[in-house]
Amino acid sequence: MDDAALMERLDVQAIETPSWAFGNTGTRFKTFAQPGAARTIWEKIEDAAEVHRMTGIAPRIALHIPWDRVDDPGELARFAQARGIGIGAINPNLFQDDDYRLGSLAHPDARIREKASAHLEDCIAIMAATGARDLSLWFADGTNYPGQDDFRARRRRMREGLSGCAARLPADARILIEYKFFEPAFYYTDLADWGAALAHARAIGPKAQVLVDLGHHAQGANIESIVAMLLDEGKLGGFHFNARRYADDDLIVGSTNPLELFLIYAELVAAEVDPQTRTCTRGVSYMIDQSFNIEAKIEGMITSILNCQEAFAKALLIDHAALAAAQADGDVLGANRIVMDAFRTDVRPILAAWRRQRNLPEDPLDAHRGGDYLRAIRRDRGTASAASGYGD
Ligand code: LRH
Ligand code: MN
Repeated sequence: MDDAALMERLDVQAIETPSWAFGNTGTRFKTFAQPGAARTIWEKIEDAAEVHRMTGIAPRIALHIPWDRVDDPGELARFAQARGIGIGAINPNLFQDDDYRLGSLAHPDARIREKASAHLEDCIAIMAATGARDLSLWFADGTNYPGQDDFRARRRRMREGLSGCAARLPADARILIEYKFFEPAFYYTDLADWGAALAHARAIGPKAQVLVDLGHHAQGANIESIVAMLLDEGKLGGFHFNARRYADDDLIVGSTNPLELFLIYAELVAAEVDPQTRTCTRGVSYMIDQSFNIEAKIEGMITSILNCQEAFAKALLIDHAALAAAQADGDVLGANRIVMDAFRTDVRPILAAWRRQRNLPEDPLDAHRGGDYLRAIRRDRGTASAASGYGD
């Protein structure tokens, strides 16, 4: 692919930033309060706008409810628009209310399931008010001991709840079903893997797709192959990008796994070329889901976005015709080298040129560090209380 064609493809990249990563967040051991960290959803939207100003490819912010609840959600969308960004996925929260101790949609008690469904309906109203099209669903639902509950009964409750939710969506909206193999449940998780999520998404129909969070797999899982499979099924709806070494570490995407991130983008680029999977690929939502426990929040977000841009640019360099020929010939290392050559290509000069041509700072991180915005928020915001990441 020549430089001009590559630059054109780079223009379509759009990555959503998560509101919850701009505030002070931490681990169960400590949340370190950082000077200038966002304290309210309004300040989080302003920080997301700064990331978009610096990178040009972060045009939306995802919300988490109730952490980001306001009286008039429409005002949030107008506030964001005035700063050059939009509202992305709406994330309900069915894991922080005492009533959800034994689950939410999979809870044995129908009254609790109804309460959970009412929250989802509430979030659907926020989607309508903000123009969001993705309802991004993660459930902490599961059990901690054998015999605690019946697997098939829980699965049927989850199916009923998800189907009911999908049926209430606005016309062009969809649910993204996020799976996670454990935590906070430590024996059984209702949506533990791609298979559990895919079975529900298939049964529910076109308004339900699967979301892949890179931190939600067992050690050794080949995530790029899961991505290829979900694309081939027409059921890949989105990503929560991050990196991990041990469990759901929520580190900066591409920091521990640059090759994995590249190989995921390689599957997306190949699926875009293939008419059979092109439509699904073009509907994929790219979202960051991380928490910056010790690093500066906006710098961490800019770094995450740039890592995704670099991985995408490298994946666009794969010579698909040569690769297909080598694969057909059974040329194991020949095929591997074609892919690894793209990975080993330094794309930073062409990315700098792409930014120059679009009046973006050539080095977004440096520009932010030396910029007026950072100076102003440090001056004006002081140091927020520790847990400002999770809502006011
Ligand atoms: C669960 C999860 C989910 C979010 C939360 C902040 O681990 O990945 O996507 O709701 O993190
Ligand atoms: Mn996630």
